[in-house]
Amino acid sequence: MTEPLFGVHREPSLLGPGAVHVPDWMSREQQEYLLRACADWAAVAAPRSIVLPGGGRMSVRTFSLGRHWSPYRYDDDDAATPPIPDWLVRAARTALTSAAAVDPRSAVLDGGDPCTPDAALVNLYGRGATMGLHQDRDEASPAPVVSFSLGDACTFRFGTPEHRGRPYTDVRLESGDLVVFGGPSRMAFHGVPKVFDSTAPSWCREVLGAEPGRVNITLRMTRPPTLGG
Ligand SMILES: O=C(O)CCC(=O)C(=O)O
Repeated sequence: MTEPLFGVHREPSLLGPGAVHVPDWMSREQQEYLLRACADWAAVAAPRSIVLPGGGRMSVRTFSLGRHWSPYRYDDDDAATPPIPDWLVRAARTALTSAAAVDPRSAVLDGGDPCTPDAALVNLYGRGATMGLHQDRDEASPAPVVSFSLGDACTFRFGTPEHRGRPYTDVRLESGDLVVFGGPSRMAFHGVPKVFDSTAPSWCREVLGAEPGRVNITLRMTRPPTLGG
């Protein structure tokens, strides 16, 4: 965790039952490491704006790790999808422990399986990019989603599992923040209605260039829980 010298101390908060926001979860060194990894992965995984079956094109550019996602399924057919490194799986497990300390419902895993994400989506938000409210429903496992934010700040909107409308909670996510949603909030609608351009910490530019934008990484377990596991 980073301690801002003169900044505002932000406390962990609940976005819903089993949905946790932990500000400043990553140190600057951890963020730099993750950003450099994202830049390396992007060089081979060719991020792209996904066209949804309804014809709309997402403004975010996305690539996958582990298993390849395309609307609305995961597959193992894309040779350009980099594997998920062990250190990132370990980071997801540590993140779940942090989230469980705030709300144990966030980290409930089916069948007691230790969290082993087999897919990650890396979203690159350039100027003006947003993500509409949606549910993460293409995973066959009820395991929580672990989300890391890097670069520019954004408004993250978190609703309920029932529908896209209100009530929802808006929270500002900064570089280094963690969000975990599981248990009763695993299927909650969520999205990113706004990214605050040029709010990334200045050192992000050393890794990502003049306009780093926002980078989000979500780790997911996509396969069904193993029987008796
Ligand atoms: O960018 C974010 O914080 C959210 C990403 C997201 O909702 C998703 O990948 O499904």
